[in-house]
Amino acid sequence: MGKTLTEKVLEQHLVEGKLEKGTDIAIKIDQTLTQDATGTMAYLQFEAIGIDRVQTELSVSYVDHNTLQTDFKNPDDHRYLQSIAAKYGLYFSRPGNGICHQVHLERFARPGKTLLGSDSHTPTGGGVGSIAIGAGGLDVAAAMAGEAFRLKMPKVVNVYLTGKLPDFVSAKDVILEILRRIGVKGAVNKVLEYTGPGIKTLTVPERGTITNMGTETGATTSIFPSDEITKEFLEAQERGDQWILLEPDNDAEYDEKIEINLSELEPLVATPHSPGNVKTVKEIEGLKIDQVCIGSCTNSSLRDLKAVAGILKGKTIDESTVLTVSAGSRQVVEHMIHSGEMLDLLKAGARILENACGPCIGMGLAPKSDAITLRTFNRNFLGRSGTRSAQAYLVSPETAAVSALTGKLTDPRSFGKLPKSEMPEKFIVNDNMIIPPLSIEEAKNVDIVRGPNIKPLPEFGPLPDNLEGEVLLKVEDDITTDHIMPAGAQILPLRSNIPEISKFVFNVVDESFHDRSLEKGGGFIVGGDNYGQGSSREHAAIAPKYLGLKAVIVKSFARIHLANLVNFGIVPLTFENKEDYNSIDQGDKFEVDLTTLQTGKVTLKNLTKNVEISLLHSLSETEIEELKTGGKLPHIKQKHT
Ligand code: MIC
Ligand code: SF4
Repeated sequence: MGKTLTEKVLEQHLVEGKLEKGTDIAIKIDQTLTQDATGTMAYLQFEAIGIDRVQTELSVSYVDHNTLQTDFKNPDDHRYLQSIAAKYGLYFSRPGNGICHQVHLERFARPGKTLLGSDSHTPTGGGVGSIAIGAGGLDVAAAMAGEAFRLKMPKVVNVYLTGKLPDFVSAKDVILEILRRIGVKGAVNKVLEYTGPGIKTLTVPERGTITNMGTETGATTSIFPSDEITKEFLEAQERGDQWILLEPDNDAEYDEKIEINLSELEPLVATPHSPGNVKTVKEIEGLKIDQVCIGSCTNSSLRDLKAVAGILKGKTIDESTVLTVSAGSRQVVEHMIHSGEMLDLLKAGARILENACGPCIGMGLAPKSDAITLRTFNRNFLGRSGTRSAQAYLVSPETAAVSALTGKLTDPRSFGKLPKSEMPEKFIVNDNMIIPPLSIEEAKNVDIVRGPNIKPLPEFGPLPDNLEGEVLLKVEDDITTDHIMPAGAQILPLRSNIPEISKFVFNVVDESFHDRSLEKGGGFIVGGDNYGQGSSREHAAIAPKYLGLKAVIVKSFARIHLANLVNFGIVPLTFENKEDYNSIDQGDKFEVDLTTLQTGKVTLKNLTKNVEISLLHSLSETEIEELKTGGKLPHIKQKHT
């Protein structure tokens, strides 16, 4: 039987287990990436493990999220990260160099390699044929220490593309179409593997858009083959020597298949407050808009910004619409300046922002009250823009640019002729804002620089055999990590200070959560399906743990959050019978007996309702051990000391 691309790369990296669907496997990690908002915690954990130097082929520390610098906190974190990179043998991509995923795709991602990143959009690297997976910071710290990464062997879904995208329809519409079909939990524990004649019509940046936002389907990762198009891209980035041919076997067997004829696609839009609420632009065309934001790791490549500049050239944006543009990298900015297209954007009225995450994570440019904001980003969760009453819609760069001109959501095909847009044969390669690793000798003299906002890691003790407490919060399906641990300009700078950031846990859902948790000495959360979707931020586990959260009991979990809960000693449990969710009320008193954890089942006594409920878990033996010792960190420390 032939192999899928996913199986080929995983097989080469397999260190434990067999490639059997749903079973536990461990893989060697070649590359890691972190960004500043998850990186400070990841490196505090790496330091705690006590290793002298990263053990990977390549590790990069990026600064792209926390760049507002409204006080000393962010710049202190940046200095800490820079000194860590120098001390432990990492590349350091300086603030101003761009968004981690865009820069990594341009400069580092390699076909056939594994990449683990402390950011959920790490699968962008699948655009050049890497197996690129998002994870919590502690898992990335462990990978830097040379530990294998553990996961459930995913199912492989073949996304078979035929045809060619029509004018004004672009890669974003492809991934929105997939989200329209399978929703935000359609690919949990699956890999989306792209094949078919249609892939030849998609450039690497377009593939990167698709693999990036594959995250929103819950997929473990997404991957394209490495072919002639990948070769051209790597050559244009002066990395032609890193190319290898990587394709699935002709007789590869897939678990599922999704067929998409690119020629039949039309402009799509994800409506509030989920990337899975997809409609055609035509269906809601004419919606009055207040703000248009172009950028983010999904749509900030040179290809995308050129498309936008072509549409805006010689025109002026609608007078009641604000337009922001943030490029993905300095390389993109340099090209746009040289070609004069940056001037086209500026003259049309765009507010040019730093090449960083910016408004995507509520770091500045929050929309006005009750605004309709149109974004080329990948997430439109409630409150994420920084304005709770705003409604965010996700679209392609083409739809965003044409709509900025009309002030209304507009089908870009009504623009007329598609403006010509030429990509350069060679990219401008200038890595002077990426500091390479120091030698082992040089690294010895480096001191780690710590500002006052960088607080020591909290330590958590072993788990008792019996958990007791009350239901602190009962929530619905599809709760995101943005609900659990919001970001934005006020909260994001607190990522290296758990006591402070814990004050904001579940803030958008229930402002009293923090105080109530402390008052009650912790307790339980009860939730629906796909609990913890979205961001990889492990703060959505550490901060609730700090407030005393003991177990989360839900209908189903999203992959990364589930791993983060285990990493920090919170027991993740699911209902054997989903109907039992209905019998529980917030405030109910629970007792959970953990002595039967090894059997895969535990019993919950609802003391208030006087009923017993059967709960399940999917934990491996290693995870059970980690949970019992109080999380993954004490467990790894034991091994390395
Ligand atoms: C996001 O898009 O939500 C983030 C901010 O990039 C997160 C990481 C974080 O919370 O720091 C992600 O996607 O993992
Ligand atoms: Fe940054 Fe937004 Fe991408 Fe997250 S989704 S890495 S916040 S640009």
